[in-house]
Amino acid sequence: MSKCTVLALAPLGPPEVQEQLDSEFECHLVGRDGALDHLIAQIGDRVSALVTTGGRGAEAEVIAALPQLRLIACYGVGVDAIDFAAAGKHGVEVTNTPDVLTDDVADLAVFLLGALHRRLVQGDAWVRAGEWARSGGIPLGRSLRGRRAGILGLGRIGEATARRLTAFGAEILYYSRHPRPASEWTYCESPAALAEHSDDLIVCCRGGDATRHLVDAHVLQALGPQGSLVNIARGSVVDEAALVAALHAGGIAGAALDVFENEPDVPDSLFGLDNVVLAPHIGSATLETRRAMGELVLENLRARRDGRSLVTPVPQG
Ligand code: 8YV
Repeated sequence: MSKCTVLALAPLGPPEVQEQLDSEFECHLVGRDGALDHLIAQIGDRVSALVTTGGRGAEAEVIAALPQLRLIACYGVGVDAIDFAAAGKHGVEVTNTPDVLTDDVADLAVFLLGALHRRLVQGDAWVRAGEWARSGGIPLGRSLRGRRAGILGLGRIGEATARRLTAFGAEILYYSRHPRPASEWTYCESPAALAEHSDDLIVCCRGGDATRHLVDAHVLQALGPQGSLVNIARGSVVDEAALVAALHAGGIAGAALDVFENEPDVPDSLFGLDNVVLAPHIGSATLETRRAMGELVLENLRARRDGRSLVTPVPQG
């Protein structure tokens, strides 16, 4: 029996997971096997599944160019880069990789916050440059204990982040589309109200049109000169130009960012600021989590191939 044809926009997890994909399916990997346009022209008429990532999604033109496409399997939890209208129109289902990455992404939110407030990046550079011996210590940092952490988006990752910060002695406030009356945490009725009452605003919500620039100049102003921003969600949620302006003007105290509006391009005006910590979108980037994400994608591909129910379908509409 011939194998199902899969078009993958990026490699799946660590090499052994990609090897599994290559052995069970006829996988064509963009980059390794050619450019996207070239692969679509060569094998587009027999592709039944497309593997996307959080950042590299499925646009309407790509979906339309794959007439046999039945599944878009996203190697990531965020599906904002997938054109759901086009997928629905062509009868294509979508899966993602929820849960398996929650802990690592929430860990990174806390690590970024800690790195920012304890000046870890500055300290590292200081030691390497020999300044510790030459000039003494670095300026004092801030304790996480007692800070008010505002969680923007209390989904799986937001909640896991809140739990971790509770253990660090922070007070938790949140804004979410659906308030949780039973929660022990304090609900704020808008992103601006959350920012106003928080020392740290931590962006954990999903990306896409509904949350685009939810953190704008007004929200940053509400966060204020003593407040800091952490973003482990999507660059699109924050108005990056407003953020850069606020950081340069002292409108907020600092920022720790794992995601950006035009990844992998990062505004170089951030590079000279020592109140900023920058990471290259590594929230889920551990061997363990990327392996689990890759295996979940494989499980969904197998389920579609074998006519079973999808493991982690994303509801459409
Ligand atoms: C990944 C992500 O970086 O899960 C998401 O939505 O953005 C990340 O986990 C990405 O999908 C893997 O390239």
